[in-house]
Amino acid sequence: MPVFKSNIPSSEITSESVYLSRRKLMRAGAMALGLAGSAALAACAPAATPKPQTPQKEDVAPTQAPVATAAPASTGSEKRDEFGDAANSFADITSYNNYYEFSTDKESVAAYAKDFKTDGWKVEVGGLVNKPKTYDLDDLRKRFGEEERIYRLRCVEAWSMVIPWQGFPLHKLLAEVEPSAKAKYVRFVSAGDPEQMPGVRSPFYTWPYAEGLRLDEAMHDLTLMATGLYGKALPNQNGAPLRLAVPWKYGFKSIKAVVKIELVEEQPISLWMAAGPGEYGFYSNVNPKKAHPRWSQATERRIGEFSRRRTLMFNGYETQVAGLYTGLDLNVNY
Ligand SMILES: Nc1nc2c(c(=O)[nH]1)N[C@H]1C(S)=C(S)[C@@H](COP(=O)(O)O)O[C@H]1N2
Ligand SMILES: [Mo]
Repeated sequence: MPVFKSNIPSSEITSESVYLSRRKLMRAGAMALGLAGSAALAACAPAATPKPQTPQKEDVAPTQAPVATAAPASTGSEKRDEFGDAANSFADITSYNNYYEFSTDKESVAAYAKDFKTDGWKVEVGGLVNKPKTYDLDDLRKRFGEEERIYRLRCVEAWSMVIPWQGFPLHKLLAEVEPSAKAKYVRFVSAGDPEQMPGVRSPFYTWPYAEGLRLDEAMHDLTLMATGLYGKALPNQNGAPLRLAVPWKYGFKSIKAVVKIELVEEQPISLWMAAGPGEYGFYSNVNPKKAHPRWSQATERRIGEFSRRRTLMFNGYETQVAGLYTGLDLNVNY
């Protein structure tokens, strides 16, 4: 087993399924890494209703009212987001990850992803566009540049971080390929190499990981294609070499290791929609008033803080994005 240290106490925030799978892993002892990973995933995700994202009970329905806290820097980082919240440390951001292609154990993802090969990476942009094009990372950097965006990331499991990304707004790339009049949605697809990603052998998910945005959401200036964080190239565990960051939606929309961007006419079906249609909808906007069927979304635990915070509508980005949803019932379109 990889030995991987984290300063986040796992008793606090490890999900139930991860807790169970870790005990299984410990019992399994000598099993090969990849096999142990997929066996644990299979063992803890019942076929009918996969429950990989069940948070620990402690993370759900807090009994006391959340206390608003001035955000302490968990690390001495000077970086703050537009709301004045301190960025999480590089260590937090790179040691506590959701990336099911590698492991369902957040603290093991970094070790499993350590040797993931990203050289020669290409992203194919096509579908309903006038000028389809395949880009390598140099092309992307040269054409669209790199800027810093410090964003909140709110996981549907009710924890959150603040991450200083670098990248470029997706609208720059979309403008270049010219979506045709028929294009209504953008579909994103992750790498899904079973040789390198033991998790994709799990039969409980439809691999490769896929996500989608409405075209106007994809064109919104907040929607970022991230290529780095904290001034460094994107670490493997955070979705190297290229991932989406959509700060007003639950974290699972921010798909990692993107290999394909396709403009389509029909609303795409994401991996999570396929896994649990009653639990995960297409929009997945952060919404404290719309509970997940199995837990409240009213509050969250910011990694590095002790008390819970209230979750904000659209994760705090309401003034910037609410206009995208005028006239849409967000209780129905969750
Ligand atoms: N391909 C892929 N992308 C993914 C995931 C995943 O398992 N596979 N997990 C999602 C979830 S649930 C979250 S919360 C974020 C976590 O991003 P981070 O590890 O960089 O914090 O990535 C999202 N993107
Ligand atoms: Mo998540």
